[in-house]
Amino acid sequence: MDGQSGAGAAILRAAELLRRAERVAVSTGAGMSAEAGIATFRDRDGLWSKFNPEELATPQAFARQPQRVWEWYRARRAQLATVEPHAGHRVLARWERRFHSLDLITQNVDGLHARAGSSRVIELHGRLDVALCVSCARRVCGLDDLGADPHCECGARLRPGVVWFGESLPAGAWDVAQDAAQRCEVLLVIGTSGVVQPAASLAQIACAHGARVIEINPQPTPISSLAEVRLAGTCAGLLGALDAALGDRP
Ligand code: BV8
Ligand code: ZN
Repeated sequence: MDGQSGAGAAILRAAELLRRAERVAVSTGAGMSAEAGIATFRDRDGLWSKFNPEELATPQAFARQPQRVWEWYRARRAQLATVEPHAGHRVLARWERRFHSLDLITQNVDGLHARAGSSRVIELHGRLDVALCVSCARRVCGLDDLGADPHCECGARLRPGVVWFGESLPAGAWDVAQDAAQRCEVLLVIGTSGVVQPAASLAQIACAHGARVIEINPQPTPISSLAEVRLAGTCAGLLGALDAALGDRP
């Protein structure tokens, strides 16, 4: 099979799996936002190629050098004000109405799924547009520039509202995500390198409960071996092609 017909056949097979499914789960990573202009973490030009995650995305790093950590998050928050969800985000938002049940789980902290219209997003790693007080329960939402070392009205320091390495996921989010992976008939995994746990284990959980896995990623990943169908390419176009192949669902 040449590349084109191979890709076309894979899209038709993926569409067939989705067409037969009542319960669909989708799990997205940084690759979902790459075509919106947000750098991934582990690609060649990714965020981690310029910064060491241990230096910036851990509670210890924040305790040691809060201004340095805020400098990195301020830049990422500022970028969010300049990007838009892409067509692939909008396909997933539309699919909430196409499938009997669609659970959208994301590792991304950019809020683009919500901005594209997805009404129920399970955000495993928090949100860049939220800051939390390290002492009281105050949450500061929005993308305003909070300054180099923002503090809460109570006087304590504010921290980025994301989950750092070594921190547990938001209470409930992981339980809801696990439950979605256990109940789904098809899990569509988009744009994740399958490195960060526990998010990367959703594919194993889904497989162990009999779900079929479809992966969208230009590169193979540790999840590829679990995928019944691998769509090797970028997600904005492939989600559009999948949506077209699904046609107008009866
Ligand atoms: C936890 C928020 C329990 C912050 C992030 C040893 C010691 C301590 C912990 C661990 C350990 N070993 C393992 C762990 C657990 C650790 C972990 O997994 N470490 C890894 C590095 C081995 N996990 C944790 O600590 C988690 N918590 O386990 O709690 C616990 C409690 C206490 C102590 C221990 C355990 C918390 C993890 C959350 C970390 N926070 N982000 C921030 O954003 O600044 S992780 C960060 O990576 C992002 O959230 C990101 O989403 C996530 C995963 O990366 P990906 O999304 O996969 O992105 P990546 O760049 O890697 O890949 C992009 C992919 O897209 C590529 O495959 C590429 O080919 C593809 N792509 C590119 N373009 C496109 C595309 N695909 C489609 N279309 C395109 N156009
Ligand atoms: Zn406070």
